[in-house]
Amino acid sequence: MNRWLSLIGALFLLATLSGSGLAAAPDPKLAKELHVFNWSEYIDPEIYRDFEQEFGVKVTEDTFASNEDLLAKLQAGATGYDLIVPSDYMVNVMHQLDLLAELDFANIPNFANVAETFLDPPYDPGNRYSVPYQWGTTGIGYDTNFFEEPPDSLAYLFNPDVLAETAGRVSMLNDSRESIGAALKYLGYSVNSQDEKELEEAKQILIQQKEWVTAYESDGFEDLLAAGEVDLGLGWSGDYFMAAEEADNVWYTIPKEGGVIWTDNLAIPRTAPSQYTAEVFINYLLRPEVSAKVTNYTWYGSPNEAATEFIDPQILEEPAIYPPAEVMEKLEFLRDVGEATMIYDRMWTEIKLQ
Ligand code: N2P
Repeated sequence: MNRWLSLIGALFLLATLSGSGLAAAPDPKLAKELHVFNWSEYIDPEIYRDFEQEFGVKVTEDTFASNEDLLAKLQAGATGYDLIVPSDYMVNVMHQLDLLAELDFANIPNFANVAETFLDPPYDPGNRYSVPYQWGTTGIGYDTNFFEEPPDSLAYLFNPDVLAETAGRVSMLNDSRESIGAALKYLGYSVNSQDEKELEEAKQILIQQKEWVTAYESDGFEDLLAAGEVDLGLGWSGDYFMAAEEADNVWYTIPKEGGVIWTDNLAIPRTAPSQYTAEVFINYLLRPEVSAKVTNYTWYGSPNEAATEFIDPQILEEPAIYPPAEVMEKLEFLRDVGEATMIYDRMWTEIKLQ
């Protein structure tokens, strides 16, 4: 009888343990909550839930629409965020303004998974303040019902003759650096021009373009296209590809003149309530399967080399996501333009107010 009882007891214990997944003891250093400030639709929301399940940390997310927007919020004193996602040049700007915490890589061993090309970037030598998250390009999204051939030149966005001929309705990113950058590129200048004359020319191009622009939009530009409300637009590759999963009229092309390539990064504000928890989350995001899950959702490139084998082959084989070398050569990173930032900001307001 006793033997039966202990057998039943042992079975019961086994069932309880396997039911609980033999969860590791909770890490007492972890905060209960983590506040992420991210671009919209830039992570599979399941990842937040999986992290909460495994680590007992509830993740909440607010979103921003441009680097300038993110910077303005932090400068205005938003102090509740543990993790932010600035692009390359903005890491540099924020570091100079002393807004970023130095990362403790002892808590981020999965940093070893990052591909070499993304290490030690010019905007953050030695990766002291940032970990690459996703990378992509800025180009032209278009309605395949409207264009038989891909509108693969910036002339489709800016040349009044071409615009008059196609009568395309255009959306532009509500983003000073991106939209002014595209106009500069169209004129044959660098997207990082600090030359007042070149910038003034770009401004005139953008003002002239307004006749065809129906929206300055950075969050839902791909939905405008999917809904047939615009015929083409300047936007970020992955957002268009995500929309293309549902809407077969949507596609994306990199203009032949070239365009902007960017790396968005995970960084921790100096004012973060829980730096340690943010680092544990960064480390989690760098697990190969988790990084792949991000890319399989966002359709942006992953800087995580170890993630490659888990990424959908359709994404890896898409030349507008992983462009061939000759296209890569034409792409430019945005850089901190120093004092000229003021000119960009002022011009952007003037263009939109016109
Ligand atoms: C995600 C936007 C991508 C960020 N929706 C562009 N840097």
